[in-house]
Amino acid sequence: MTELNKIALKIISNGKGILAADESNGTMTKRLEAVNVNSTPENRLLFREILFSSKGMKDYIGGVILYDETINQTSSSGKSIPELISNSGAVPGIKVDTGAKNLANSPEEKITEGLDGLRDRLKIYYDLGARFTKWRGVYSIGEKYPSKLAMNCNAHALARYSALVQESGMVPIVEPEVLMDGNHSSEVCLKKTSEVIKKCFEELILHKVDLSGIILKPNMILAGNLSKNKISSEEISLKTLECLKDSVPNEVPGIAFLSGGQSEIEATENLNFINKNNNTNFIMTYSYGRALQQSALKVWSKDIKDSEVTQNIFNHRAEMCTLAAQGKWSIELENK
Ligand code: 5MM
Repeated sequence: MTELNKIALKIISNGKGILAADESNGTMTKRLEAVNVNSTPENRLLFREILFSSKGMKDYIGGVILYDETINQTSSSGKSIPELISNSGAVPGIKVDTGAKNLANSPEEKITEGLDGLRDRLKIYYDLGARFTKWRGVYSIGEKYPSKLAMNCNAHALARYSALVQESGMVPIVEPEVLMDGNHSSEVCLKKTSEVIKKCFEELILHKVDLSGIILKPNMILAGNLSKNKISSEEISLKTLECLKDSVPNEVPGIAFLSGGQSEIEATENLNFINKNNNTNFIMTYSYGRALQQSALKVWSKDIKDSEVTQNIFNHRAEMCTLAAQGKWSIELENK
């Protein structure tokens, strides 16, 4: 077992999942302003520190993805944020892409940037305590999309990123997110997501990335958010498993889904069905941002100094997601 494989397994084994707290300042500002909290560095840290010091971290969270601002902040106890996370038993991680920009010659599509100077930035993050990283490619579904161009260049960037990250001793999370925006059917989502993921692995293999030392972070297979033909959790799980079985090489140790705009309960229930029906060797867990934080953020905004209620909500959410990552979740447990 390689060191990278050990790190990957530490993050995702035994029902543990990933807390994606890597919202860039732009996104975090939107989230905070939506609940009438000022988006200052202090408030961003306050909310995140409340989550990172909650009891649920120890039992349910295997890794936390941070944003550059947060990994450089100090907690109220004087510990660095990566130290606070490591002390709970979770692995600190860092988002290293610098965001999705318009793709030249296909401006309705995106290409994720951040490769320039990445090798040097990775050294700094490693010294700060990070042991895994994240890079997100974004793809939309449309009649002509995702185009071959968008699929090729995002896969190329994900592969170059992964090779550099492994060279620096960290585990890359490879996140090709096919957005749920649109009125497409689940069949179309299945077809396009499979193409996107296959292209990613073609490039990862070309770039000699050690597949046993990565974590894949894909979307689930859903009908578009504007589609009238929504499918059940059972069908979502079967289509998602079909897609991954067909497009992910066996060496990959695990898959940690993004929630992508699903509600907290939808993201939990769908993950639960995926695990109940899991006919693959992959560990199937979560790497949720919104589906772990939404309710906690709402409650916190009512009194930002009161950490206890916020932590209770977060602990419950993380516990439910961890049950789902083992196929043991139920609506009764959810409402208990
Ligand atoms: C936490 O949100 C991340 C967004 O970052 P940007 O601010 O750079 O857009 C995002 O990449 C996230 O890690 C994944 O999409 C998973 O989050 P959700 O909310 O989809 O589970």
